[in-house]
Amino acid sequence: MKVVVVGAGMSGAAAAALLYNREDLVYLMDTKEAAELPFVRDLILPEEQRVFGREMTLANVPGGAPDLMVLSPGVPPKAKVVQEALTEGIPIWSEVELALTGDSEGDLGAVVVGVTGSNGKTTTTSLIGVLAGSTGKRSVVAGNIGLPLAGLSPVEYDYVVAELSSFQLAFLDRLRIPIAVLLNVTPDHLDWHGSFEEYAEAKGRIFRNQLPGDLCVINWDCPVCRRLSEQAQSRRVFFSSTVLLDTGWGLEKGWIVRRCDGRSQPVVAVDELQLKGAHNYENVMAALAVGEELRLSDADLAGIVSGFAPVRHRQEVVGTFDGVLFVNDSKATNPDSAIKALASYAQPIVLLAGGKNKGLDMTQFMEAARGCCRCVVFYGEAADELRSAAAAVGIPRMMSVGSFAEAVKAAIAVAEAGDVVLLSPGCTSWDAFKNYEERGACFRELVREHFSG
Ligand code: UMA
Ligand code: ADP
Repeated sequence: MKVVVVGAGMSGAAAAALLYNREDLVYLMDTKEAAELPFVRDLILPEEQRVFGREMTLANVPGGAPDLMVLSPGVPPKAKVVQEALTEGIPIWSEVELALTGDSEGDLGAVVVGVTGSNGKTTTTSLIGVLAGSTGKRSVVAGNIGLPLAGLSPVEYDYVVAELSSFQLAFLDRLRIPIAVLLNVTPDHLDWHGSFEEYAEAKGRIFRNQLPGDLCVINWDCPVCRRLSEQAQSRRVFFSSTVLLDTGWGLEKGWIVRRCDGRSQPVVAVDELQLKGAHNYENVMAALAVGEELRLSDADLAGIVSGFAPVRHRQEVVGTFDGVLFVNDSKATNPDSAIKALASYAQPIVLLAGGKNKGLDMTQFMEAARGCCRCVVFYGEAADELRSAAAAVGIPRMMSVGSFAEAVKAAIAVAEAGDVVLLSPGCTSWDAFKNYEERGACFRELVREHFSG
């Protein structure tokens, strides 16, 4: 087969290597020059099959149209080369589809557990990874979490726990995901998808090829998730942090309970969990539903979820200084995740909000901040937009500063003993940092530096 892999980041490079090793004729393209593409440095691929530093168009592929196009997640459908393939009827697969399709009989060897949602994917995927690992079977965690699925050899595993983004799901075609989790669908990445409907449709593809014996785990409290799950052929298990379902997972008297025909079986007390807040209890319930499917006992489930600490940059406690708790939630890059963080604390909050907006409406975020914040500090590219949204909803105390460092300083100055200083920006970090990890690390350092001096 002649295959064009579009985008030479970590997924594209892994996909090209996989295809090359399968002896397909593969071309890898990227608008960046080779020197700007770290993941192709060690890639075994002949020079003439590397189409770098040029416009991404089929005209730049030697020898005419390919039989298949494999897309990196970062390349949006509106990209010229994708539009060309759609017009010419060339099949397009996401890198995930290529990675998990299996051999010619479609046999993959491993059971895929796919986790998607607008927020909570990494937390839930990581937790399910620990549960899967505890079964004693061979398991791996990969996907959007930072390890391309195309770089794995699935036959070496019993379970592949895959974090799946909407970008990866949008071009899913035949792939079956036997255990699928949909955590929530709230506005995100609308610049890539074009509309909320397209975005939600991509998320729903996780159920697309499920069979009746398969399992899907769905958030009952999210109407979009419920609607999307109607297309699933599989067994549906719901969880809810707001209502007690007749059957499913829920919260009752401070416990996470399994509900079966109206009866509750307590599994773990929320006080035992290190993951805090209703949104995190939802993540835990989703993971428990998968753990039950993997045949883990309730005692094992309770022990593992209690021992699981928040992943870095997700409501990560930096420390308590002068009686003020500092929390790094740099991964809150959309309003809904930040709203959830705001709801997790009983004490007054000094919120750091800002960065680069992905084209999302900030009104609800500011409405949530109004009731629980001592002060909101705006910084970065989105500061003015956030300030207008805050003014419109009547936030009593706020300030705008230019840089991130100034914002941290201002928050420290305004916080009182007993408060939380919360970095939950609701925007990406790309106006001033390489990624959210760098922003979170910077926050941590600035806070520690301030109090060590
Ligand atoms: N490119 C072009 N022209 C374009 C668009 C892109 O040439 O018009 C090129 C870029 O120069 C780049 C490549 O295409 O070299 C695209 O790479 P990529 O953005 O797909 O990045 P990868 O390195 O392959 O990383 C991807 C995911 N990135 C994105 O979805 C943007 C990683 O998720 C993921 O961990 C990795 O695959 C392994 O599966 C990152 C992410 O931000 C962390 N995800 C989003 C999120 O979590 O919100 C969805
Ligand atoms: P993702 O991988 O989907 O971005 P993460 O687990 O990395 O999810 O969490 C991202 C952000 O969303 C963090 O700020 C975290 O506190 C928040 N969050 C985690 N779980 C949920 C959830 N179920 N609903 C809403 N927000 C959540």
